[in-house]
Amino acid sequence: MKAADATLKFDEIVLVEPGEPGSVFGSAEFFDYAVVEASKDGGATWRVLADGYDARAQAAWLARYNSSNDGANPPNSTATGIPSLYFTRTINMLANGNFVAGDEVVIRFRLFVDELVHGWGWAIDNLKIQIDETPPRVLHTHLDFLPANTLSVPLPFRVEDASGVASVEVDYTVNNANVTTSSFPVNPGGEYSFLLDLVGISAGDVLKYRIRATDNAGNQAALPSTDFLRVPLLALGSPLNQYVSDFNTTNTDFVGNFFSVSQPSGFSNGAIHSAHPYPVGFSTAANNASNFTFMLTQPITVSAANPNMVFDEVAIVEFNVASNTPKDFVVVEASKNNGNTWQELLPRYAANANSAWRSAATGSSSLYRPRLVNITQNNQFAAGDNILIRFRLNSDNATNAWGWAIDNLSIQGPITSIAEEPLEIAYSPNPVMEGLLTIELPANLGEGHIRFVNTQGQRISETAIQVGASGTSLQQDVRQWPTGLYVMQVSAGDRLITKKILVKN
Ligand SMILES: [Ca+2]
Ligand SMILES: [Ca+2]
Ligand SMILES: [Ca+2]
Ligand SMILES: [Ca+2]
Repeated sequence: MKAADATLKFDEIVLVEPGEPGSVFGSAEFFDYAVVEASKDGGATWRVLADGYDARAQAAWLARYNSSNDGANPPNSTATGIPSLYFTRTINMLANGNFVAGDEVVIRFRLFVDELVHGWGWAIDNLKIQIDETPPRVLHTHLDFLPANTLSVPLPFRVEDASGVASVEVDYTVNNANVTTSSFPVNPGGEYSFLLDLVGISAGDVLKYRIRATDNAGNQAALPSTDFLRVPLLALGSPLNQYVSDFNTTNTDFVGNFFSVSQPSGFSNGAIHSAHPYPVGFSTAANNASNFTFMLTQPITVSAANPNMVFDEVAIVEFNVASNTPKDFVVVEASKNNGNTWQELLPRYAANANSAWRSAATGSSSLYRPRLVNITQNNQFAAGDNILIRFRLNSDNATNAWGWAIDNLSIQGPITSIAEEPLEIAYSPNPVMEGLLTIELPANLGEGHIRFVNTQGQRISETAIQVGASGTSLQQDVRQWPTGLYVMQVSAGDRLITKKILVKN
């Protein structure tokens, strides 16, 4: 038995008398069963490789077993096996502790039949014993861009395979010229580093690379699984006061792998999209979490009067259902040192941030929700700073999801319209031009308050509310407020509902 890939894999049909409901293998009520066993003493004694099972192991087998009988008391099944009932079973032969690596064994399939009730039986096909079918795992913390004056950069990566690695290669090319392949001697420790020479490569050039590995059984892996990682050499543009895009036409203003400006099905026009689904993390960092980022390549000069970002988004990103908190997450970040370090502009979030996202498997236009981000609210950035802005999706080492879409981005741009959200709190008009905002509060909201905050994060007004069984409506006088965007926060009990209100006075 091998230390790694000690697997027994086969396709089977098991039309074998089911035990009593709930009975466990080894008990008298388990009745007939199929089991795979091994012997270290040439067949004198046998031990199971995994617990035995009967027709209950697949709902389709049980339904087929019960579909016809001979009318005896108790009845024997007369249903027969058909090829569509094949299911694959994989047994890790070391998992139950009866055997260890190095044991030399014979293996048998045993069908146990008691004295009452029988069925069609057992079929086994496509048997594979200790065949490695798992490709190597390639771990790498990928790059999304390099400063234009970079002369060389190391690309460290790891290659792991339980049955051993046979070959490791990096393919790379500049500006779609011929692909060069660099082969590495296999390192039993798994660590590699490719030193990328960038002499003669300048701003605007795009380096592309991928890492490939093959294991001793011939299984192949590539990172990324299709195409190449793209690394543009960037000379940052001159700072902008504002940036606005609806992404409905070709847009080359951003850089980042696993993101694109595109229009997948379900969307009525172009937007920023992560890969759908986004990959499971593959970095060399803790938990193999990868950061997929999409960065605006022109810096923004932070405004004193309007340091705000507004965009519509769909974020179907893995969250912890029990605690309703992010697991993978998305966040918007800024950097004032050309991307060396980044600060988060708001708390991290995932699909837990919106009830419609929580239950959705796939994004679509109807799931867009607006988001307002105040660039200065985390106190890391001040008016006059020149900052880079990026969207970051963090993916841990297990379980991915559909991903993130971002549309109608306005960074310090004029606010010309505000997308309507499905209303839990009704309010009108919006924009407010008559001086009075009417807010309808639903029945049984309870005790709480309505707070208005301006885009500098300052509280403009706060009103206590107490809403009983009949609901209520109230009016907010905004005639003295400067024209602009405000955030209305309605909080009651454990509920917090946030709406954007545009006031035009
Ligand atoms: Ca029986
Ligand atoms: Ca393998
Ligand atoms: Ca769009
Ligand atoms: Ca995950």
